[in-house]
Amino acid sequence: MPAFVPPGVIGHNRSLVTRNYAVLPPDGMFPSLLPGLRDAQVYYQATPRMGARFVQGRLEVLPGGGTREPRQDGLEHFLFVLAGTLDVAAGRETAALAAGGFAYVPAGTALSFVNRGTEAVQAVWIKRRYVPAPGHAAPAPRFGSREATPRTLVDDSGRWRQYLLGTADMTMDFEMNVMGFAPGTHFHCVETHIFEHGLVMLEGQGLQLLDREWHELWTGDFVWMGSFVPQQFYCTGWEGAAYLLYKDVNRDVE
Ligand code: UGY
Ligand code: MN
Repeated sequence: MPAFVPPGVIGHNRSLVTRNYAVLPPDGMFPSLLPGLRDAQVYYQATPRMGARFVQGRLEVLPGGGTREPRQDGLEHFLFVLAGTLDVAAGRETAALAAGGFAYVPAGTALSFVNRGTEAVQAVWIKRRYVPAPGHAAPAPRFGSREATPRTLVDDSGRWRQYLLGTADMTMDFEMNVMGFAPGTHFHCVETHIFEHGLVMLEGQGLQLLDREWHELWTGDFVWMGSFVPQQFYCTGWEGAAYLLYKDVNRDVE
């Protein structure tokens, strides 16, 4: 008799890391414990170690856990709550963020968070070095929610967008957008652009083109797309799909 091999251990791995893109389903990810956090851990998904120019991870905060001290690392931060409720402070401003709630904390503003609830918090955590724009003031802290952000329909394509931090705002050096798809819909072209992406599947499923290959994506999956990776998304399944997308924008290159 051959030895029993549980499904998914050998031969069913969907994780893939290449020079300029990665597909990282949640299974198989390992958490990092950090000195600045108590009862919390981060599953890093995009970092400069793989070639990304930003850092993105899934933050897990147990009840009572959070930052040990207000964090002053000189970076700008974005938090988006996936489950549970997280109390976030950006300097003197605070908000209790339920699922779909988000916070933008500018560089130079102290960030702290704590889980005062009874269930574990899951959140998207992005951080990066802010690139100032000459002639533009630095952005202020922002809190909001997906629920309160209007949906912009893309013509009659069956697709829609939510610009969580606005769009074409030159004070900002990145956007966070929710891209939504009715079943069977897709972008009008294969995109190839300078912008980098961190993608988290929030709902549904689809097929993601990366360079020359299609990858099936399910809720909870993460994708890193470096600059100029040919990309397209095709919504499969019956329910429609949506993902949260980091996009670095509004800055020139040397
Ligand atoms: O705005 C974008 O770059 C977006 N359409 N890209 C993507 O969803 N992969
Ligand atoms: Mn794109």
